[in-house]
Amino acid sequence: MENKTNMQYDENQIQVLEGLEAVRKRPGMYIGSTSIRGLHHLVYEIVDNSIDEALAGHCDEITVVLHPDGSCSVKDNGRGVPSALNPKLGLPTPEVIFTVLHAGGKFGGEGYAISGGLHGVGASVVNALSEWLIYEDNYNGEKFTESFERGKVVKGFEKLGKTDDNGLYVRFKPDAEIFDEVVFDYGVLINRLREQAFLNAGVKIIFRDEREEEPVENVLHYEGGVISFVEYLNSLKHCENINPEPIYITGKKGMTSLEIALQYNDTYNETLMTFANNINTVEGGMHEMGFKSALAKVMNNFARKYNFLKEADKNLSGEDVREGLCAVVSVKLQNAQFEGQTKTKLGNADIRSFVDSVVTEKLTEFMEENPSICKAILDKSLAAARAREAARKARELTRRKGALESGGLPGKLWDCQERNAEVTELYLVEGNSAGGSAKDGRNSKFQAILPMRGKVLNVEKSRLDKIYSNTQLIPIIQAIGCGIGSELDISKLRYGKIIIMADADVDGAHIQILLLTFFFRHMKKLIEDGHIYLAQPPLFKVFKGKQVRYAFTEEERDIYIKELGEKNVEASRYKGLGEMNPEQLWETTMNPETRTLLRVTIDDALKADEIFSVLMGEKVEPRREFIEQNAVYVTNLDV
Ligand code: 1YM
Repeated sequence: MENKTNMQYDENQIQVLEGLEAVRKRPGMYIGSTSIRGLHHLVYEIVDNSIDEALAGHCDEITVVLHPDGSCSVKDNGRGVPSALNPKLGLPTPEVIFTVLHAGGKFGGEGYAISGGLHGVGASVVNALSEWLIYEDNYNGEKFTESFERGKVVKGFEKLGKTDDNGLYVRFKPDAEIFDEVVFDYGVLINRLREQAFLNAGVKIIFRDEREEEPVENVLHYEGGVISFVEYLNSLKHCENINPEPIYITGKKGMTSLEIALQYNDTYNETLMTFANNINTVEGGMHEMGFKSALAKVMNNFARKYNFLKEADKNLSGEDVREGLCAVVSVKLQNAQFEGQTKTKLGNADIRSFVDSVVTEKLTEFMEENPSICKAILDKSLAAARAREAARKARELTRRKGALESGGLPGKLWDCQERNAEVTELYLVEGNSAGGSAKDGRNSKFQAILPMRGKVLNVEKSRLDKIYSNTQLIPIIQAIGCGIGSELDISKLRYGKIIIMADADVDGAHIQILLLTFFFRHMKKLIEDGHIYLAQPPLFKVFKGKQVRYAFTEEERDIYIKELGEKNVEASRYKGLGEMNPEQLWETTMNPETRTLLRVTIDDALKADEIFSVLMGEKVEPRREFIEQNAVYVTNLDV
């Protein structure tokens, strides 16, 4: 084969280069952002191509490796990419895929009925945003290769010889000139790969991290598909008394197909994950609406049939019948329309009635055949309805006392003068004495203090009605001002930053996790929009006479001891925030110029949900395991 590096640029190639230059100029337009999220997106784009090949029925194994040099490789055992020249561009097809914007499988042919891809631009974008990329294409008994730097060919298309292997291998190193962060997060990647393995039953995804001395390998392979997914999501929860096995529903009409698995557990939360063409439709859409309305309709029908509902005009609400529900809804369709802020809301209107009718029919059939499961679910839904009614009354009562109105602020709150939430901060402070120091040390122009005494209610084990009568949580809800749950109105938020300030010990960590559980379950938007923070008080005070340094780690403490000359230097560990006087607290933990705040994010709601379930849920064994595995953290906090 001719080496393309020596070729004259013709018109087509100039267009190609301009295309990839556009990607490098505005990467956000193609991969969402240049944050770590965008970085991971590169991996998804390449893996999605392999998944497409699996969906076309030609591939059942995908190997993803993180290499010590910062690169990532993906290999599938599909057909490989045809080596023939593309007639329009006069370039080998693999080169077209890696250099022409908007190429990729989407211009392929029949096999690509449901090809997804959030941005749908694939391999060429990954190539443009990589310091280097190399592929090996094992196609039809022959091996070809080509390499690129920042999207440009550096070693042209070349045949390496015969091979018994088949499938495409791609290895790329993300460009540090483009991304803020170039270190892949194993945890984030494995969650997404696991999700893909669940959604594509039978496809084996091998994921290896070779960056450590002892490589970690995970084989993600689930013959049960969405059923395995629901079992996995419920693995830390109790389901045996409600419905021990997930209920499975499928349907097909023309090129549109539907797969659902659902299983109730004994928690009060709802975990509903929906997918369209393997894309996680976080914002929901038509498939989700169809599912929810069918579920409510079917359960209300049975509630009537079994006399669970006494009054003719009363219905179980959608929320009632979804309490404790864990479900995965996956649709595959042609011409999927993705809408919404993050393009993760399925807009195809006809999917709604399709999902509704399949679920209505199949779920009715299941409930007819399994009356005891049906009644157990109805029992739970009815309890949820009663708790909802009790919560409404408790809320009214609290409201009548003025507690939830914006005018009625909690008595313990030391508010700030500023009213603009863009600058205001609320410190939730553990303990009254620390609360006092924080009050005296703060800048009262924009910093408000709410001291908290004792443990916060564990919301993982209580329904909404308990929250509305809880003396710890009500002041927090009041102070924040925007309501909770389905009534949350972010425009009423009184503070842009809500900062949890707890002691750096086990009790403090416990309070943090209880508060985070509460925010996660009932004020999730605050976390999603980046309003929740953790204060980072120092662990040590190192001093010699009037010279004082604050250390946040043991290493830092030792450095300061050396800096101050070691002789007559004293270092003491703070037992709690209460030990600091107001000036110290301001200087180390509250002054925006000098403090460190950790912003709480839900990069992976699933992971957070899992941790909360482990730490706060009913099962003791997983909790013990988690604490044992994370014991370093605990000892660090409590030496
Ligand atoms: C590690 C990433 O991209 N595999 C892959 C890509 C393709 C095919 C097979 C493929 C598709 C078709 C026919 C078709 C692509 N081919 C094209 C193009 N793995 C990875 N495996 N034969 C092979 O779509 O009809 C685009 S992607 F352009 F050839 F169609």
